[in-house]
Amino acid sequence: MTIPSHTTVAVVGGGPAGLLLARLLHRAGVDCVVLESRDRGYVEQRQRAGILEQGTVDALRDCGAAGRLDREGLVHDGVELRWGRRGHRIDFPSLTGGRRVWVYAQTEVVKDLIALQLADGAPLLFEAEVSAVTGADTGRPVVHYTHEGVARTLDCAYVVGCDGFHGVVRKAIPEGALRTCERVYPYSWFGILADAPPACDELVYAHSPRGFALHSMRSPSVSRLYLQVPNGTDPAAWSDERIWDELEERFAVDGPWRLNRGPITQRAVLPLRSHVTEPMRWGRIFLAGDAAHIVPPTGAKGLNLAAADVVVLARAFTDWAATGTTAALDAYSDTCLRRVWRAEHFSWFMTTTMHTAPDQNPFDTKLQLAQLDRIATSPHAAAELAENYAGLPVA
Ligand code: RFL
Ligand code: PHB
Repeated sequence: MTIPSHTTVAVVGGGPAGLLLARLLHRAGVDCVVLESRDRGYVEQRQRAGILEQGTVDALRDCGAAGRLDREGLVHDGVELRWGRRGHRIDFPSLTGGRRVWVYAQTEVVKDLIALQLADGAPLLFEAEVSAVTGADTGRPVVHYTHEGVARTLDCAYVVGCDGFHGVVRKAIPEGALRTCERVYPYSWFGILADAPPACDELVYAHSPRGFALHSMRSPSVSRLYLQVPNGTDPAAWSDERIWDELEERFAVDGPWRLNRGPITQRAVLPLRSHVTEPMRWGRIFLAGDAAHIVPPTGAKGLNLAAADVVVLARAFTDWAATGTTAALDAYSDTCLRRVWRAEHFSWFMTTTMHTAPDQNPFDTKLQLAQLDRIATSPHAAAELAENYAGLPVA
């Protein structure tokens, strides 16, 4: 492949945000180049999100990237909330006017988008690590990167930072130009992948006196499970038996329900954080996905927010390329931030309602249980949860 030295839109990061943006731009005839610091195998195997909202699935379908998702994705019409040894199901279609979610792993979305991009898309360079962006306050920004040991530059009209929470593009913006808001939670998630058939047809979010647990899945034979653990927990310090026993306790109900155990194939601990950078644009730099905002995973919103950002941004670039008008680009940050803050609130609400804080007192617990009871008994409260979980339409 010849390495391009100029393009219209330089996309930094080949995660879901960068890859979907590149696909949408390519379909709209807008030139772009994607620079990804890691190798293809690493990006395709990184275990992360599992739930796609209706709007994300619609976006993937619209750009021809949903063939395998439509064949292999598991459609879910609800989730179970479990507390006090009983379960309560939230039905999405009846509460949201027909919206639903798909269980289809982020790894698979990324594989599908990479395959399309390499087959007929814009240039996508792996092992291309961006070190700096200069000239973003001029008409011609320059992206500086190293590819296979060679220092290179990419001239462009716009740069989009899709380079995740630890990315470099946000750091190219002067500190005084951005505001950040953040909350760090006093607990983490211990996530495992296991060769065991899921013990449920839909996801189970469990509040228990021993802390939160989530039962998710990747396929009819692979389970994905999470346990709330203290920050700083070493995943290697837990035996497989201890993990399964703890999950069993937290999911326990009155009745015959049992978890299916099996070999644990992956394990990791991740801290929970909420973070928003505003505005999501400075000069000729735009931020999208985790580069601009992080949510705790309890609401399954991170990947979906990343997808919604780039749908809005791709439309704005398409408008600008067709007409020369920057109105939609100028509105990008405000348009996205409304949805981002809604998702921040929902993710915080799900997290603080379902987890047990280290300093939690009985009053706090009673408030959580009163809120869960409200969701179980009021269609309005259930609809509020269902609308947020299944996802609001993309602006
Ligand atoms: P990513 O996926 O972090 O991709 C950023 C990419 O940028 C590259 N990069 C660079 N490339 C070039 N030069 C540099 N200097 C670079 N620095 C970084 C990185 O290698 C990487 O490939 O961000 P993106 O695209 O914004 O996507 C965001 C999502 O990955 C994230 O929000 C979700 O995974 C969050 N999340 C979930 N979201 C959901 O919507 N539903 C879920 O069910 C859900 N579950 C989860 C999650 C995240 C988790 N973890 C591990 C954080 C479950 C977990 C366990
Ligand atoms: C997952 O399947 O990895 C998953 C599902 C729902 C969440 C978070 C993660 O809220």
